[in-house]
Amino acid sequence: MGGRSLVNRCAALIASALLFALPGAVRAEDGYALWLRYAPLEGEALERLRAFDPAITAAGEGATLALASQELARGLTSLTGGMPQGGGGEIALNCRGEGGDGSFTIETRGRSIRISGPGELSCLYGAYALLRELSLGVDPAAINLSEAPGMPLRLLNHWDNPDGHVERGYAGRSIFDWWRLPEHLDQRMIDYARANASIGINGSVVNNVNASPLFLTPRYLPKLKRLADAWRPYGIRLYISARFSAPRDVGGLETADPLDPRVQAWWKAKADEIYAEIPDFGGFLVKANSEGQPGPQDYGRTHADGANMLGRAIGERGVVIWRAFVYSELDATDRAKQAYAEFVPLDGQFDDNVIVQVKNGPIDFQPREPFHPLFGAMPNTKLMLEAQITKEYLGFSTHLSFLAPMWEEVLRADTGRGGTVAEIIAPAGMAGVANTGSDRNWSGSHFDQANWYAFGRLAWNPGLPSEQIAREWGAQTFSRDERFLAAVVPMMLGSRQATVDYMNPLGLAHLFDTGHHYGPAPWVCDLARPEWNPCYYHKADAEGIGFDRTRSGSNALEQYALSIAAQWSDPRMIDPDYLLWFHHVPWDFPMPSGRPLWDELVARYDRGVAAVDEMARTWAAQERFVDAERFRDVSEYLRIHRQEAQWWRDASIAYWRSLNGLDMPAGAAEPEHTLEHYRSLTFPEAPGNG
Ligand code: BDP
Repeated sequence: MGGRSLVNRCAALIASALLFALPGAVRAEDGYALWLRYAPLEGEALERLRAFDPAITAAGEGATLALASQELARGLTSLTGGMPQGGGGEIALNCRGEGGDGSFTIETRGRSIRISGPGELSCLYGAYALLRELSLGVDPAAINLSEAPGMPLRLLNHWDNPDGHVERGYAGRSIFDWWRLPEHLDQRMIDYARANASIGINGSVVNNVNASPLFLTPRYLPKLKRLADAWRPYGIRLYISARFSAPRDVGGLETADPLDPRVQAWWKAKADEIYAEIPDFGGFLVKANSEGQPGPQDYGRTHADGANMLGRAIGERGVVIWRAFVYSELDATDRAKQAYAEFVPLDGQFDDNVIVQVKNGPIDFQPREPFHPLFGAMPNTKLMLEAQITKEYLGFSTHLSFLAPMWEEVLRADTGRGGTVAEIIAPAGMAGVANTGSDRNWSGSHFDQANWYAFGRLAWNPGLPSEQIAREWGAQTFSRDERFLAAVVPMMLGSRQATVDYMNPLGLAHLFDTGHHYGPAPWVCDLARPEWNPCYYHKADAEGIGFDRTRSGSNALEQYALSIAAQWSDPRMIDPDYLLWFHHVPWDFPMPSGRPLWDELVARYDRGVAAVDEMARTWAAQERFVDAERFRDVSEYLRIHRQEAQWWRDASIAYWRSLNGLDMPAGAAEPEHTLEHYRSLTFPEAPGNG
C-alpha cells in the first residue's frame, strides 16, 4: 500500500476536521482542545500555507505513521480552513521501523518538506513539531529543524485511585475509567495520548504512588492492556505504581521480604503475566517505606534490595523507578537531610534497570526550594527528576502560576558535582505529577494546561527557555496576536514568583494548612509527627525566623558540594530567595534592599498581591483576543486568586506579628481580619486530600 492510499484512509477524519473549520461553525472553546486547537491562520500566513497546499505522502504503513499523516491532515485543514489538495507542495514522511527515540529532522526544499528519523515515532513527533511551527505562523518554506530528546524517559505520574479520586487533583475526578474498562475506551484516552505525544511525553504511570494492590490483580490486566494498546501508536508506554506488599495483599504469601525466594518468584510471575499481555509495559514505580507505605525496610532490607528484586523480575523489558521521597518521624534529623542520608550510601548498588526518582527539592514541591542535594551525589546511580505539575502547594487550580520558570531554575542549577541537574538526569528522565482530571478543560484551569505543556517541552528539551514555552503555548492555546502575547507571556513568566511572594517568601516553606494543604496555617504546631507542623519549618519566635541549616544548626548545607554550600552559608551573601531556608535570623536582620527583614518580608507579601492585581488588569485587556467562555473563566479565577493571595498575606502577617509584636512597616496596610479569624477558617470539602 503506497502513501496515497494512506492519505485516502484519512479522508473521513479530514472531513470531520473540516467541519470544525467551516466559517460560522461553532468551535468548541471550552479548553478541551488544549494547545492542539490549530485555530485558522489569517493574512499572509494563511495565504502562504494555502499556496503551499501539500500532498502528504508516507513511505510505509505502520500505525504510528498513519497517525502522523492524519495529524498533519487534520492540523492543516484546521489551520487553512480547507483540506489540503496536493496543489504542488509536498510533505513527505520518511521514517521506517518500530522503536527509535523519536528524534526527527524536518528539511524544507522549495515546496517540499521532508520529515525523517530512525523510526515511525520520529515522523509523529516531526508532524507535531511542524504543525506547531505552522500554528505560530512560520513560513513553511523556512522550517528546518533537527531535534533529539534530552532524556529517554518523559513520564506523567498520575496520583489517581481506582475509585476515581485523584490525590492532589484539582481538576475533578480521574480521567481513567477503571469501572468501564476494558469494554469501553473513552475518547479521552485517545485525546490524552495525542496531547502527550504532541509534546514528547512517552510514558504514563496510571495510578497513585500510594498504590492500591488492585492494579496487580488479574482483573485489572485487561483494563491496563486496553489502555496500552490504545496508546502504543502514540509512543506512550504504560507503567503502574506497584505496592511493595502486594505478594501479601493479593498474592497469598505471608511475607513481602525481597530476599525471600517465594516473593521473588511471585514478582517474576507477575511481571511475566503483564508482559504477556503488554509487551512494551514500561515497568513499576514504587513508593516504599515512606509516609506509611510498605517497603523492604519492613524486613530489615535496604531500598536497593527491594528495587533490585523488582528490577530482576522486570529484566531487560522495562525499568523500576524507585522514589527517594523518604523521611521518618522516628528520625529527629532535619527532614531536608533524610533522603540523602538514606540513599547516598546505596550509590552503586542499584541494578542497571533501576532508576531513583528524586523530587526537585529536599522537602516537598514547595513554591521554592533549593535543588535536591541528591543530584550529583550518586554518580553511580541513574537519577530521575520528579516535578509536580498539579499545584498542591502553588494555589491548586485557581491560582495562575506558570511553573516553567521553577523547573528551569532547578534544571539549570549547577550541582557543583559533575554538571547541572539537567545533565545529571539526562541518562534517565523526568516525571511530572499530572494535573489532569475529568474537568472539560483537563487541568482545572485554562492556564494550568500550560504547566502540562511546559513539563513535556522541558523533558524533551531541558534547555528551552520558559519564555519560548509560554509564547508557543499562548499562541496555540489562545491567540497568536503579538499584542496578546506581549502582554500575556510576561504575565505568565512573573506568576510563579508572585505565588512565592504572597505564600512563602524569602525561603519560607511548608506553611500550608493540614491535610488538604489549602491556604495558610503557619500557626499549626500540634500534629503528631514533628515535620508535619508548619512551625517545624519556620521556627519563628519573638526574636527571629527561619531554619538554621548551617553548621550551627542542622548543617543540611554539608550535603551540597562545597562550591554550592559556600554561596549559601553566609546570611549576608545568600540570595534572599533562599535566606530563611538556610538561616535563622533576627527580625531586624539587614537585607540587601537596605530594609530590615520584617519590612522586607511584608514588602514581599505586598509585591505578590500587587502582582496578582496586575495580572487581573493585564487579562482584562485581552477580551478581544479570546473567546467569551475562556475569557470569563480566567477572569473569574483571577478574582479567586486575588482574594486568596490577600488571605495568604494577611493571615501570615497577623501570625508573625503575634510572635514578634512589631508594628506594620510604614505605609503597609493592616491585615483585614484578626489572627483568630484566620485560625478559625476550615475547609472540610477542599479537594485533592491524601
Ligand atoms: C506529598 C503529598 C502526598 C503524596 C506525597 C508523595 O502531599 O499526597 O503522597 O507527597 O509524593 O506532596 O508521596
